[in-house]
Amino acid sequence: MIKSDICELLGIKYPVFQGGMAWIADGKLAAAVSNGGGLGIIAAGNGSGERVRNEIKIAKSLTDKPFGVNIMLMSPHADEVAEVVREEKVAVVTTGAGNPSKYMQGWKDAGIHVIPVVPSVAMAKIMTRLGASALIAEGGESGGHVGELTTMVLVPLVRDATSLPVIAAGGIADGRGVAAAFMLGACGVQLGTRFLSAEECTIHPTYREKILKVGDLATMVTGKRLGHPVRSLRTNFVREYAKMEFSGMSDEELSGKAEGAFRIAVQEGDSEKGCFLAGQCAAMVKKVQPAAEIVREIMEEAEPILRGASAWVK
Ligand code: TUI
Repeated sequence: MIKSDICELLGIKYPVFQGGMAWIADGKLAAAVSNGGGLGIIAAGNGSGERVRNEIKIAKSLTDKPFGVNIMLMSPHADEVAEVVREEKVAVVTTGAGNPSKYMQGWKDAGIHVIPVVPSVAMAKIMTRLGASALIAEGGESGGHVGELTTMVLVPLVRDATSLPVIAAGGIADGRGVAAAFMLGACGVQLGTRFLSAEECTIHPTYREKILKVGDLATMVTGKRLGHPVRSLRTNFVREYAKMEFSGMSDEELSGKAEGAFRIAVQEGDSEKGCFLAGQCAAMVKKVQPAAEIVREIMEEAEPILRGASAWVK
């Protein structure tokens, strides 16, 4: 059994977080992961405070284990959601797509563990100084909003920049990734794409089929021109969007082209209009199974790998 500091800190059995995937990670998925011994996370995405409160209530009704809420800091509702998580006293808040400095003290005062995603050493240092409980070092292999650095480079750099527990994310889909993350200095992992195939994950059947079918070169990053790079499956919509990025189209018109595309992928499964966020490790996702089984399976796979690592040393 692999145990680490993060298990003790948060009161979880396995050091596995489920990533906060916008429009996807709801109270039902989060509860299933938490019941499986990991840390389930509700994604606030662009949702309103009341919408997030409702998902928190659903999760509370389905589990008595700790779970988290991910706050997407570019959301117009971020202030409102920041208040809701305080009122609901969720155990953990993770943040993404921005700097959560202005909320940190308020969350800490409410007894919430704040665990920000940091895409750089500079952000890791700021979050350490402001009293984060741990950091998520998310490399650019991940799906959704991505930073510049890969997991392989970011995790050891963040490890060296902080004394806090580091959770590795980006490109991890099985026990080999878990073992590698620990070797890089992480004491936990966060997986998003692998949970897209969880039985409790509510996405359009077409989305799930795509994830189960795709190969190694299936994803690409778009959105750099507007400063919000996202990794997603290379669908017709995304190919067309990539062409428009290099056209003479104005920034305003370009940003309108992507409006609603994440929601359309999740709820309508439409490849012509939807943007199917996914990490590079989508190619490693091969079966539908309960969330709890995913958590247990990856940790059981990691165990013999970590034990066997000493065989390399002669
Ligand atoms: O946040 C994510 N992944 C996401 S968010 C999302 S929804 C979205 N909507 C509109 C545009 C873009 C995304 C889909 N996927 N992952 C965590 C993450 N955070 N990756 C990178 C960052 C990040 C980037 C910059 C964190 C902090 C940061 O700070 C910049 C600064 O200094 O403010």
